Amino acid sequence: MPLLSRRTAFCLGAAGLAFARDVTAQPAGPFTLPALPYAAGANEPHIDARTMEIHHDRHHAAYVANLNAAVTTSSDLAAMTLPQLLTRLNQVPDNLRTTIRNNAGGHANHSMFWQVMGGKGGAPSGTLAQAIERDFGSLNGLKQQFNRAGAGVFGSGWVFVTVARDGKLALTTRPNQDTPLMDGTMVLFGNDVWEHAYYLKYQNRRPDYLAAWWNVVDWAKVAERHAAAMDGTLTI
Ligand code: MN3
Repeated sequence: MPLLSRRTAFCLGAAGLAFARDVTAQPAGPFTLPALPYAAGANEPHIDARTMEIHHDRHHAAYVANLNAAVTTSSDLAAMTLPQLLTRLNQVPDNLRTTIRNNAGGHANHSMFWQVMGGKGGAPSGTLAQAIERDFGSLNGLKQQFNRAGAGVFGSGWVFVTVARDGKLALTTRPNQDTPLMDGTMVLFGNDVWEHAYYLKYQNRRPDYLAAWWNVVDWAKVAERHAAAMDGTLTI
């Protein structure tokens, strides 16, 4: 037992050192559903608590469960982190590629999505505000372009603001649960325009949902992500 204890301590110590050196270190699967970082009603009245509960507890949970079922079929897949799965889909066996694309994408997209909400809207400040003015003209310019792009997604998908290592921002959309992370591009924030994100409150009025969503954005969190992107530590 003393030997086992020493070896365990060594392993824990080594893992701790590795983590301290590489803040981008990510765990391999099985993946876990992150808890909502606020109460389900925190985004009321713009996003109702019931929608948040169903969205997080059922939809996101299902992406995680389906992803874990797929990656545990192969020791190679089971050893991969979420960013690795997203950027190496071409290495995934044909029979699992679509499942992993949809569910790894869904897990990454929603993990980002919960983070950037729970705020009170308003406006960003500092470096992020400057980047928005530089790349979109103004915050209102960003909102208009973002809402127009989100309204134009046919069927289910996402609208994203991506961020380059130099802090430059760009607008893009993806179908289904695809993410710019699949192309090696970092996501600053994004909005889910699947009907499950808004149908209970807004029914078919996606533009109303897109407009209201800005009231719950946590700009301090988005600013943290912008800084992390420029530090090279933003992963999901
Ligand atoms: Mn969703």
